[in-house]
Amino acid sequence: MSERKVRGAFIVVEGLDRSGKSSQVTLLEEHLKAEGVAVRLVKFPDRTTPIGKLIDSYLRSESEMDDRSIHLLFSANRWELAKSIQDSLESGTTVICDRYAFSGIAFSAAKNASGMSYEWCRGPDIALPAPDITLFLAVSPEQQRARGGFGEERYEKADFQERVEHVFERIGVEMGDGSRWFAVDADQRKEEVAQELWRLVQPLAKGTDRPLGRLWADLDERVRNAHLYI
Ligand code: Z5A
Ligand code: MG
Repeated sequence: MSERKVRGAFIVVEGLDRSGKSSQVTLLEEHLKAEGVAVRLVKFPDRTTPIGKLIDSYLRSESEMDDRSIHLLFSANRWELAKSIQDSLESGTTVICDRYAFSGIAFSAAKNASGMSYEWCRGPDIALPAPDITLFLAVSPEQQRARGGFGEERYEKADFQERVEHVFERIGVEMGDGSRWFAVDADQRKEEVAQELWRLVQPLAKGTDRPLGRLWADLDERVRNAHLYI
């Protein structure tokens, strides 16, 4: 019987603004490297690509854009890296991602703009590589405000963040028990959060032999089968 090949694990860190995602992905990267694991850090939005530069200018309020256009650009920014993420995983490198499709849905659906239902916002990200684990950092509004830099960019307003949080909650519930979505109390000290994340990630530290999934693969399947009847 042939053994299944072990690939790198796909770890996503999500959460509200100032929940400590970037701090935690760096700590996680250091921890994995110290364990001898090959790691690649990816951040969305990736502001360095041509699409990322448009996004950056929008987030800094240096340019205006239709809500639907900017949503699709955020998704396109993920698709332009999807193949290279998959390649890294297959070559045995663990990928840690600072924000992913879940931020895309949460921030856009929270706008309550016409034509931008939750389902519409999810559409462009269907079939992206699916994380093996998603760590959602839950931070209180008080802690959020107390942390450096909050309020500098477009979406950093308390009432908007509250709506974003509600969409994230819906995503977490709908991802279901088998999705490996974990909410972690991010009001704790950095070291405590890091310890909790490590406890969750450790079983994946040496990679996984599970085939790489696709996000919302069931929806993808239904849409593709529907085409058979056209
Ligand atoms: N967005 C979107 O609309 N659609 C999409 O598809 C995607 C994103 C992918 C920019 O994201 C915006 O893009 C974002 C969502 C939207 N909206 N907003 N606003 P970004 O990821 O580039 O944002 P950022 O600039 O990296 O900020 P952030 O992610 O909100 O911060 P963070 O990474 O969560 O936190 P941090 O940088 O690690 O820490 C912030 C500060 O808190 C810093 O001073 C730390 O030292 C401190 N900190 C961190 N942890 C702690 C603890 N535990 N205790 C005390 N202090 C702490
Ligand atoms: Mg960050």
